[in-house]
Amino acid sequence: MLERYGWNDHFQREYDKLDTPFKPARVTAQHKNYYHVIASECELVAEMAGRFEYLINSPEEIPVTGDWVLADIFKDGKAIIHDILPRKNLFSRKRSGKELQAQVIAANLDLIFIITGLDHNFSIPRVQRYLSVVDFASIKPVLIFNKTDVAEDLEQKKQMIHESFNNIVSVFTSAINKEGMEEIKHFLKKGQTVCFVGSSGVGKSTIINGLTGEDRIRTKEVRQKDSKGRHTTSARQMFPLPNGALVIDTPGMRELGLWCDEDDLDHAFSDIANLAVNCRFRDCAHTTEPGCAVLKALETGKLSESQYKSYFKLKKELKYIKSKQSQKGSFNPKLRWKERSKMIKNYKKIKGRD
Ligand SMILES: Nc1nc2c(ncn2[C@@H]2O[C@H](COP(=O)(O)OP(=O)(O)OP(=O)(O)O)[C@@H](O)[C@H]2O)c(=O)[nH]1
Ligand SMILES: [Mg+2]
Ligand SMILES: [Zn+2]
Repeated sequence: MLERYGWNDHFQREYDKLDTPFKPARVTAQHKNYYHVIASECELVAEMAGRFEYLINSPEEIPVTGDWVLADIFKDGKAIIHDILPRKNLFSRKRSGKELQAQVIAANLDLIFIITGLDHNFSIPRVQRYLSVVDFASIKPVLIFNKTDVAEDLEQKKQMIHESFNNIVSVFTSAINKEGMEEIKHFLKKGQTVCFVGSSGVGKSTIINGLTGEDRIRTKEVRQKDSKGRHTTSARQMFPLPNGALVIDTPGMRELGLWCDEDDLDHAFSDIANLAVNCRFRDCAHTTEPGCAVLKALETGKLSESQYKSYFKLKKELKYIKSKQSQKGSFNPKLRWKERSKMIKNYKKIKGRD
């Protein structure tokens, strides 16, 4: 039954390595002070064990939706989480505000759908920001452009999307008219977990409702004037689809804080990266260097001014974040999460003692 929630040989091997008395369970929803987890067939309400919580020293060590955890399961429908099974991957953003900390969004993903509205929400730079962060997490992205039914200048927007993201799959949908839903289903495979991300009000929950075939998730009217949603979804929650895939709905984010490296930006701006291959210097910064192919393309109009600008805007933002990190010294952005199996061993030692 755990297979229904994405359990496979990979996680079985990880589990067998640990030789633990606890049972595997998947986090299907993360609330403020508790979790919902699925352990062979039944859904349970779970909390972290005190000792486990006490030993957590970075946000990446907290269980999130999509995690496989090791739990003590009780007959009354409750469970206690003692550890996290090593993750396949982890999707995080920079926590908003001044603090240099990751905020983990979900774990163990096979695909991320980046949803953008074709209404007032439409923004190419925002998609580039999402792509950079998804690239850092090494998870495959698919771009979903929703609300074709109300899009103005659709052909022009499609052209811009094609030029900016020609190496990434883009799907055009209308959750209201059910347009593009079959195309979306094509990416939802049995046993695979897909996370939906994007600003509030772009239609993440509406699309998921369309896929589950039930109106399980609440959606809300957005203000017509500026397309701003009012944050209808509040928890990160996983839903099994009839075809065996799992989708995670997330609350809309006002801004996705950059949590990535410079390479990830280059991947998100593939047109610039492709041009840069022909720059005279390998470490060309594309600002004043002679023989710069990017500047040449900018001059001839092959590369748009706005594309060039948004690339440098993100670069600058990342440089700033990194400079603050190096001031702090101890902070390592590549440190995603710790190997936790050693904790399990410690736990067993303690258990063995008493
Ligand atoms: N015209 C149109 N409206 C849509 C479409 N998809 C969703 N909507 C509407 O947009 C509003 C917001 O949709 P939600 O699904 O709640 O958006 P969300 O992305 O889940 O928002 P948060 O939960 O706040 O992050 C609702 O009123 C939907 O009916 C679409 O394809 N076309
Ligand atoms: Mg929602
Ligand atoms: Zn250059």
